[in-house]
Amino acid sequence: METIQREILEERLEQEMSALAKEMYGKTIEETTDKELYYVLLNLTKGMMHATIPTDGKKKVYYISAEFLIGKLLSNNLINLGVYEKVENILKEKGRELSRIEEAEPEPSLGNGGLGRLAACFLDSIATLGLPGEGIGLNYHFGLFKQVFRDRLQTAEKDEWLEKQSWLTKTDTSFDVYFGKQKVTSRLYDIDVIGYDSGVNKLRLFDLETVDEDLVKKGIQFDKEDVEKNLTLFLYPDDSDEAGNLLRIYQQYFMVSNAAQLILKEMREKHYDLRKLNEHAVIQINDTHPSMIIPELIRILVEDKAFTMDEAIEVVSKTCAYTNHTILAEALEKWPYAYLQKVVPQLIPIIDELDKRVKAKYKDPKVQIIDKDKRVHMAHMDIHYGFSVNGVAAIHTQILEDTELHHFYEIYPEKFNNKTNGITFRRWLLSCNRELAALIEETIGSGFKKDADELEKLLEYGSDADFLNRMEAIKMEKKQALAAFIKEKEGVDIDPDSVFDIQAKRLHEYKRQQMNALYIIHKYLEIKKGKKPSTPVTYIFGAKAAPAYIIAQDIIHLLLVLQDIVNNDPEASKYMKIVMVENYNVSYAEKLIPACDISEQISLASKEASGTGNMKFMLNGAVTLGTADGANVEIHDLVGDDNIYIFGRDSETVIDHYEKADYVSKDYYEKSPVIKEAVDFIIGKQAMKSGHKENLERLYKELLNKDWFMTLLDLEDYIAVKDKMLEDYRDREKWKKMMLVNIAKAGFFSSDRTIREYNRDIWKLN
Ligand code: 26V
Repeated sequence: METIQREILEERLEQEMSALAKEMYGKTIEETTDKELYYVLLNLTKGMMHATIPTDGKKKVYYISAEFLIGKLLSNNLINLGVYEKVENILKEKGRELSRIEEAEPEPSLGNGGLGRLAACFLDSIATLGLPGEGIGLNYHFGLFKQVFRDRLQTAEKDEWLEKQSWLTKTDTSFDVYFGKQKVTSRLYDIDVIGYDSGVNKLRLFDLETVDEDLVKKGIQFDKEDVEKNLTLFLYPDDSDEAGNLLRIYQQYFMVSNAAQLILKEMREKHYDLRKLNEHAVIQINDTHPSMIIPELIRILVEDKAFTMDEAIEVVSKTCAYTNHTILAEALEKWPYAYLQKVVPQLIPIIDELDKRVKAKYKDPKVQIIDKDKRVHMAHMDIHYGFSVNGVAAIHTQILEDTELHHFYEIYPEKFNNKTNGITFRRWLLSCNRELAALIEETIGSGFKKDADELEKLLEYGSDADFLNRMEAIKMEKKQALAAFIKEKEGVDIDPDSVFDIQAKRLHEYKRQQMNALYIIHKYLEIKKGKKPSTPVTYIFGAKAAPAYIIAQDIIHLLLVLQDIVNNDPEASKYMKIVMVENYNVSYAEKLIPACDISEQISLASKEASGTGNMKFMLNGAVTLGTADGANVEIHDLVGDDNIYIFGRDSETVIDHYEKADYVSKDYYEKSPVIKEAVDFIIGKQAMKSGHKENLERLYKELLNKDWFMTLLDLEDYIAVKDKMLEDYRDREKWKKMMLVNIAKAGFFSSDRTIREYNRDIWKLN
């Protein structure tokens, strides 16, 4: 099929499809099963992408990332190829429905959350803008775990997303990777990334030739020491013990050693002068997971390419750029020197040299690479030996400059820059909300698909009753579809006429799902005391907790306990329902987001670097209930006070509390009867009857005695503002206008804008 031109393929879609079905299964399209038809479309689409001209240029960006949360690809690839409707219609004539076929595709689970999804959105935008660039990462066989609820507790199972036929194409490329004297061999798999109405780029995922899936026993347990067999089995294995941490270092080095070899191979093939590496390659280091690319490249240039240490350091420093995605201390990698000695002894002399040069120049202990406890600060290495450091939202970059990385900012102010995150509108509007996209296109034309700022043209329709009503009807349609899906998947009945209040994101104390839970308890208790809410609300959660993160698991338990108590209460369930959906992932997000009324973005101010779910919800006409954190701040600036609900203490107040260590959660508990009553409910009779004493008591004590992420600090304000918001929801004219403004102002958050900025300020590709 490769030899056929794309135009010809497009014209002959129906014939090609039928021929493939015949060839693969000896069936007509009509006769194939959904799964078979999915494979037919997979092969057809791969052929079309293969026949598309690859983007090329004299300089290329390598986006190295431990995560690429790409989601299902069929629908998006068809959209970007411009043939979605054509394929849909061909199938319709044969009595088949494309949206059903899409369900047969397994979702690759190659990421945890925001960081990995951002990388996937970026690939879409890099390809769409026609920039030469590729992603480099790992092909985890089971990816992130699959979440299964048992007895109202999260359990983790392996997620077998890989099938024999998939978007991956096995290549001839294979490298040797050394952990000291131990050698393993890699294999490169490529996934084509097709731009919207544009060329094709690649995501390059490395796998281990000797990986052994049978190593996995119960759940997600496996022998962590057997590197030759386990290296690419899972994403981020449990890092709560030494073996897990060592495995992460093995994975990271495997990733960057392959990346370095791949980049140098391309340089050689194109006859580029390695001494001008930075004129042909720019390496974006996505958080610190790929940071070892710096010493690895230096090592290769010195050992194999006859560079002096000075020369190698100089050219690598001009090639690498670092993005910071969090200020959470526990997520900033600081590897024990001894671990690195064990896994990658060959990098130790290089890291020592890099450290020695810093120590010679700067006395400040805060900027050292190796600290007094012999820990290697990966971010510090990136900042000293990279040319760019960026945060992912305005407030986040500000906090990096002013506090977290202030000492570095004083040394290298010119390296710091902000790149507010973005999302690809192809997936998060055109694909997941085809109805809304069609209405927008009918109203303002199709220009917004390539230039998201054109969405602002919608502002003219703020008084157009017809437009507003159709927009509202689409929201209702999406809520009905979600209700049906939730009924099928979770077995819970929810009412599309109720407000859909959604918090969907990783489970973490800083994101404060527990604060939302306390609000729900408060509402429940009000109803039981006879205070009936005027607006029924469905509270929907989606979240996975890291298997080693105990309190996060307890919060999931509490949510499932509340779901049980409230939904089974004949009185309360008339006014409120709770659904914690199982195994929240990209595909689930694509169903939740278009159906949302209230977007919960309630992190403790200063802690959520950016958030990107907030942008997806806004784009689909949800109104944000949020703190002044991450990109919420920029959403607020764009839509104005009247179209967002902001509550809680600001980041300065919060940072001040941390500095003075003067936040005492118990004070808030004792001061406020409302808070006390809600917190006490966690260990009350009803909760204990439905849940487990151990989990609930632990969570209760945590909130009362520690509450590191200050849940109780903002609870009363949260209750007041959320109540006001629900009141406003009843004013349909007002609400519809808010929806419109949110959609119209979302253009800024297109990842096309973000990528243009990366290219303008950092990558400088043609
Ligand atoms: C990683 C880890 C790993 C070890 C255990 C605890 C822990 C806690 C947090 C993290 C976060 C890793 C970085 C990350 O995912 N950051 C997210 O990046 C998104 C894209 O820039 C951004 O929108 C989110 O606000 C930010 O949390």
